[in-house]
Amino acid sequence: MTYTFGPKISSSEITPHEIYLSRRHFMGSALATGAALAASSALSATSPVALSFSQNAIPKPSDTVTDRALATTYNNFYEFGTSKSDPARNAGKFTIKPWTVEIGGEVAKPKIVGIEELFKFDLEERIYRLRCVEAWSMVIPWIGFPLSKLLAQVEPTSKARYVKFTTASKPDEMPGLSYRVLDWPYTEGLRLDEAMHPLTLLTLGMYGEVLPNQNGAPVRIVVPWKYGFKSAKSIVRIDLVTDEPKTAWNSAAPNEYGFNSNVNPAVDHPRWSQKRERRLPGFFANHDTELFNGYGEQVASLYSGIDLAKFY
Ligand SMILES: Nc1nc2c(c(=O)[nH]1)N[C@H]1C(S)=C(S)[C@@H](COP(=O)(O)O)O[C@H]1N2
Ligand SMILES: [Mo]
Repeated sequence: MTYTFGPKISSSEITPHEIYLSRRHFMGSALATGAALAASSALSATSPVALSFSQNAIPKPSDTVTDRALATTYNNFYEFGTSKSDPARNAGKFTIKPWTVEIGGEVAKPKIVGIEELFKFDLEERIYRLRCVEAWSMVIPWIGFPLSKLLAQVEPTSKARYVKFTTASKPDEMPGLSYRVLDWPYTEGLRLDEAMHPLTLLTLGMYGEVLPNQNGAPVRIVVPWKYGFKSAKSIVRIDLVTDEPKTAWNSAAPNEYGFNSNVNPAVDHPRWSQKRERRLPGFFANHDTELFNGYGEQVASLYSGIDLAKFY
């Protein structure tokens, strides 16, 4: 599979020391996991395609970046099965070309965007923690651009208060769809101000390459201060809406998965504590969970005056 990319000029002539170090780290882990990489690309119809991207000023966690081999084999993508190893095993035949994302609802200029058009935006690398609601976490170098840049193009009307994401549903290629564990297609949503926040990343790649199918190819969202399930994979529709949209996990178990789902060590899941987390590849809880996953300085103001224990 090939995408065509326009020429890109790296915005970072000066590479800060920490970025340099983390780049060294990738190079090291890429070498160490070369065998696993070859194995996973043999499994996948998508061969790794390198992306051009720039660095940016978004703060990075100081934590070590998770090995690519782990981040691409320990996944949640229920359309391909409910066990963590199912997506890598079953997503190889998922066809992602052609691919379009339809943007509509409360917008002045609805449009259907071809995936190639998304790859023409200025791509940036963002190293974010991904904190799953099941209390494990990883640190992943994503590549994408702020969702706000795409939403600005369609001109949300004054009635637009939420953004709803609808993801792919291809029964012939997604064995998990035959099990009614969730209401398919998988949907997610954000308030408009959350969707417009500069940390919210429309994501096309990771570890310097296009997304592997199991991580949500060809386009997913990543919302780093919220539990992982808010980061919908393989998006086909984006609707600007007036009322809070129904979302897959919130519909399945509203008392367990709130619409907001901000990472919060003080609000336990009804069946387990959220105080600590298991940074993979560890087996036991080895990190304290941070409010807003450590991004409080950037996002806390979005929730001033809101009781986060009630609106979890
Ligand atoms: N379409 C879709 N998107 C999804 C999911 C899913 O089952 N289907 N799982 C979510 C959950 S629960 C998590 S934790 C993250 C996992 O992303 P990763 O596998 O890239 O780490 O994807 C989220 N996006
Ligand atoms: Mo998750």
